[in-house]
Amino acid sequence: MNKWIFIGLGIIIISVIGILSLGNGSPTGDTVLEDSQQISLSYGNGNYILSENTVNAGEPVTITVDTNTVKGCYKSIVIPQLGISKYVSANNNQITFTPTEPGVYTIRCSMGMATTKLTVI
Ligand SMILES: [Cu+2]
Repeated sequence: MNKWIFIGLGIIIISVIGILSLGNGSPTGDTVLEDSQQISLSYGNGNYILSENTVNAGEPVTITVDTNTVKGCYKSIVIPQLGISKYVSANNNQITFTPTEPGVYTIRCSMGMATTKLTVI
């Protein structure tokens, strides 16, 4: 009798875990990365380099700036269409926003020396 209760409970627990992990769309259950679009911005060959060039509208985007390669005035980062302007430093190197409108957004240094595009779909 007790054996069947344990088996029954086991099936229910496994089912619940299965449904929850399906809902997450993540086999590891790590929801932090699922909820935020994490991309990095570095500098090379005279320009900014984004790790991803396309993000989804309506979902938060976090750009982490690699201050090992992004130096000097390149740390003054502007996204004019979003009204974002930030001077990053080693311990304050993230830019977070939620784009609502699909389109092509320019990311540039405040002087326009380095520039790259982020496409929102
Ligand atoms: Cu510049």
